[in-house]
Amino acid sequence: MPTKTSLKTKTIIKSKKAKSLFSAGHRACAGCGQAIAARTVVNALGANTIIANATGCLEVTTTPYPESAWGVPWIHSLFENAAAIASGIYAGLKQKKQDKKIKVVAQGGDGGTFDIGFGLISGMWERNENILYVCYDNEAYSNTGMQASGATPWGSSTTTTPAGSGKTIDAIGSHQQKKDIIAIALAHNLKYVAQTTAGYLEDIEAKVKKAVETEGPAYIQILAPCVPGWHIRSDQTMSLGRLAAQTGLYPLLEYIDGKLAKVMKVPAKKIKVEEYLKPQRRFAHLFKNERGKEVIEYIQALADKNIEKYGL
Ligand SMILES: Cc1ncc(C[n+]2csc(CCOP(=O)(O)OP(=O)(O)O)c2C)c(N)n1
Ligand SMILES: [Mg+2]
Repeated sequence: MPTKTSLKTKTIIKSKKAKSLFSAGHRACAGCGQAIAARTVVNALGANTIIANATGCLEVTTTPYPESAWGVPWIHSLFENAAAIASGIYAGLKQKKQDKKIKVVAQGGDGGTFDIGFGLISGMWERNENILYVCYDNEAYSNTGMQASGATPWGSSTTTTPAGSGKTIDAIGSHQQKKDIIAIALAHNLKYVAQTTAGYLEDIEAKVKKAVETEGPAYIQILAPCVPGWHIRSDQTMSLGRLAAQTGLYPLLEYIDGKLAKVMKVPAKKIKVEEYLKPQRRFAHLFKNERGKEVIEYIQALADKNIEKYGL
């Protein structure tokens, strides 16, 4: 006999399912930052959308054959060519004079965006096509077992950069920084470039709507906390998404026509990066010795630099 609470929960899920273009029942981890962000993105886009999705956790968890969580036409590309597929869809819609009615979106993880698919994304941007690209940045190749990507931040332990190795504890200040794809997108003269996190769903929604209104290529990068990759609990993804922005490490930014148009200010009472790093086991080794302390100071300096650079 179900309790009163479970009946109520069932009703809520049913009514949400009716409205959402990203249905419940997908295979993502409970609390997955990427799934929460993707649901917000597609619901902000609306039904007149076609999505090309790179290989990665989002694709694997939402489309186990023969099921799909997507309420819009959705195509799985290869790992590297979501942008080229989106370009093809856009060309077809243009030919049919449907390109003003239907929004084309390409999306992928940080590996598919920062590293493997970047050449094709750059080509799509060069062609100045009216396509939105969304990157869900969980800061590793999560789907294949948390290998480091070009988006992995300083000090993070991954399966290819385990604690104590090059990208983590011994190499502060060397060449292995997180790539600044926002700067690279701006260098392509995109009409709209924004950064946000899965801790701010209203911000994701507003940015997607703004990107869709913009005629021309747009890029949105969303920090998506990953439960197994960051070694966190399911109920920590939202709060860590917020702390990433509030510490200045992953600021909320919006550029229109190459100009910084909007930022979210950090709280007047400074939140130290330790507050963000400590709950994540991928950074646990930094809290164990003097060398780790130095790395934390270095990460704090990166956050401080952002606060100054963007006037947060
Ligand atoms: C050309 C190519 N290289 C590697 C793979 C294996 N592969 C599939 S998904 C994936 C990781 C995806 O990482 P990311 O893009 O960051 O997405 P996430 O799973 O983290 O959401 C890898 C390495 C592949 N499918 N194709
Ligand atoms: Mg990833």
